[in-house]
Amino acid sequence: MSPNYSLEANFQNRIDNEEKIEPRDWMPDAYRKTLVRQISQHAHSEIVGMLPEGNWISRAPSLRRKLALLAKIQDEAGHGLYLYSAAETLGTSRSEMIDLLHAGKAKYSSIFNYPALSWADMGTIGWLVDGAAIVNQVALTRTSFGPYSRAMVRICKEESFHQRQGFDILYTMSQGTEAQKEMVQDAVNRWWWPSLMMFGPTDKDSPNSAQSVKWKIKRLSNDELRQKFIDMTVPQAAVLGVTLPDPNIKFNEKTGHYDFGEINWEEFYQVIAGNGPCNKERLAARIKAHEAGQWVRDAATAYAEKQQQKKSISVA
Ligand code: FAQ
Repeated sequence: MSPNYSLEANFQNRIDNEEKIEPRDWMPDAYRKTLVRQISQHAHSEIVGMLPEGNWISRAPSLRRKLALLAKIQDEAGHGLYLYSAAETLGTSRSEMIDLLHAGKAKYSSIFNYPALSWADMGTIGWLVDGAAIVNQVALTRTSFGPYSRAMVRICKEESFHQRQGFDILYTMSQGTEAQKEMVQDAVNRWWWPSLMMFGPTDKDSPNSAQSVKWKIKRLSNDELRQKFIDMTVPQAAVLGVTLPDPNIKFNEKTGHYDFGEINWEEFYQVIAGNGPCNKERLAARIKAHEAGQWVRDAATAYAEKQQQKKSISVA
């Protein structure tokens, strides 16, 4: 019997009994590794995810819209920080995680490699991208790792406001001129399929799912979450008066869910391999911002050292 057998059995028992695992608790190395992978990718997504919207702050159509967009983007920075902190409790530093992102070795959500071409894209990102994020994240409030699940509670509250503000932009435009209605339809046509890809490969092609579900890191599978999102979104599209770009969407009386067409998985794998429309631009923007912020990190470190010195002098 391996020396870790009882530790592992006890760990799995705790998970099965819905106990939360905390940073100082014993955990299998693979559990720790999976969490660092998923939480850091999630954090990177929030930070890279600020870029498509950041591009539109200066072009928002009114002061009210500008304020809401600024606040939303600021929330995303906050989400990134809670998530990096949750990952740090597992023994990996934020700078290590960021270095891996900048070296192209850590992933972030495929969705942020698509361009935001019009103001209607700001509404569509809120409605579809935050909508998909919430479906995934509500399930993650019950994830087995304590710091991750607690970060999710707050993130979900903010994310649901983001989704509403996106829907509000689209709803206003959908009551507007013909040109505005066309912008909405065009944005929805471009973001629909990439939003479905946010949930990851189908369950049969998802290498990490089985173990992550067993450890209750993931509470629902990629396909279950995708279906939830589609079921929630199709009626909302009807309220907006937009068509979803999938002729196969149809309510299935037998299953009680909407059937939908085949996702272009070749496109998904190309995007996550670094070959999407904006991958290079997004990474270059993050690296540039990180380098430009070096003096702030240096100044903060120097200040912290000075404070420490002052403290040790006064103690002596
Ligand atoms: N993009 O075996 P699985 C937001 C990778 S929300 C890129 O199924 P897993 C809010 C996956 O990492 C967006 N890569 O993997 C916001 C794995 O590669 P690896 C972020 C993807 O982990 C809104 C490989 O494919 N949300 O940012 C994607 O069990 C608006 C095999 O896949 C989260 O990260 C993808 N879409 O399940 C911000 C939620 N899908 O690591 C700004 C937390 C899969 O082995 C504006 N994460 N891959 O090299 C999760 O729930 C999971 O990690 C999944 C993937 C479901 C994303």
